[in-house]
Amino acid sequence: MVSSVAKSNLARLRSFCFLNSVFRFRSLLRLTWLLITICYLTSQSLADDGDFMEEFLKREYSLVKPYRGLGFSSSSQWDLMGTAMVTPDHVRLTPDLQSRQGAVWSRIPLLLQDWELRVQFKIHGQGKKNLNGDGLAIWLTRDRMKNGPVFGNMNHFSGLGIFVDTYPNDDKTHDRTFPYISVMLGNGTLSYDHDRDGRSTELGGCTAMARNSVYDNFFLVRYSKNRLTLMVDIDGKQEWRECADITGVRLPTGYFLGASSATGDLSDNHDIISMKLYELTVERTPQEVEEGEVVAIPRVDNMEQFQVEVEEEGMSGVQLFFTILFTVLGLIVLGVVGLIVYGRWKENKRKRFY
Ligand SMILES: [Ca+2]
Repeated sequence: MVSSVAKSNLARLRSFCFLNSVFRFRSLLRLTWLLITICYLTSQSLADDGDFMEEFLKREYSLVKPYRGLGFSSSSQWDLMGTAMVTPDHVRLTPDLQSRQGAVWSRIPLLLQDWELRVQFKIHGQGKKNLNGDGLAIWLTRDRMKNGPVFGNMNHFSGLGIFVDTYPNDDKTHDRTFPYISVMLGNGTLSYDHDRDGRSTELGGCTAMARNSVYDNFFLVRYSKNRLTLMVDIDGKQEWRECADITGVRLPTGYFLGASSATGDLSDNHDIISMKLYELTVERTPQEVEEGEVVAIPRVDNMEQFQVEVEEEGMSGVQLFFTILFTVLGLIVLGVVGLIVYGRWKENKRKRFY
């Protein structure tokens, strides 16, 4: 009797131990799974951070106070043009006066593959909202020191343009609030449509209330591994807000940095306080190094995703007209020949019948 009670207790104890060990095993599994997840996430975030190991300010590509020699010394790395002038606090591209154009251009082609440009600027004037214009642009382009209709620079440019557009020319479209900051990649044939505020060629952008602001205004352009990121810091929070993020951007090296501005009937002071260029030290896998091709003309992979109108070397209007004409004529000839053949076949059939 005693021994059977002891046996049943022993069995209970065994089953308890078994359940306990199963429970522990499950807990252990859960813990292991949790640890693996944490390790994975940590390694991912470290890998993300590891993409940008270090950044170095490159003075030869930067425009910083006290703008030594700018505008008069041959040893300066920058040139002024148009109405641009240097003061101790800024480079004023245009004053708050009508029909002015001014620019500042780097003399040294940018040969870095991965870089970050931080721009501090100020746009201010007497005009009330929407009675001011036109804005300013930052450039990284093949050509430099050219006048033109795109914020004081040439149209059909080849390279990158970042526009701080302060005047809504396309006033029918109330889809955005101005000032509006946007990105365009020119391939030498694409045209910036001033009347539409460049909507048809815009790769990305955002509203940036940067005019007559009491805060310091900054934006940042980062280009690394064919990815272009635009961030703004304009509301005094001293933190970057994402404005545009474009992948598959192919930008040649050897282009020139610049800043330009234009006023028309409406005007503003357009000031550049600094343009600081940082070299990014980026790790590349051997495959990425192998894939690193030499880019001749700027382009974006999957252009359709941005609805960019690429002016391809396709058929001209005249070519298209003749193609359609000959196609229609060909079809008529075929139809006539078909009818003749059918008529003869019918006639032969009738002859045989008789
Ligand atoms: Ca505009």
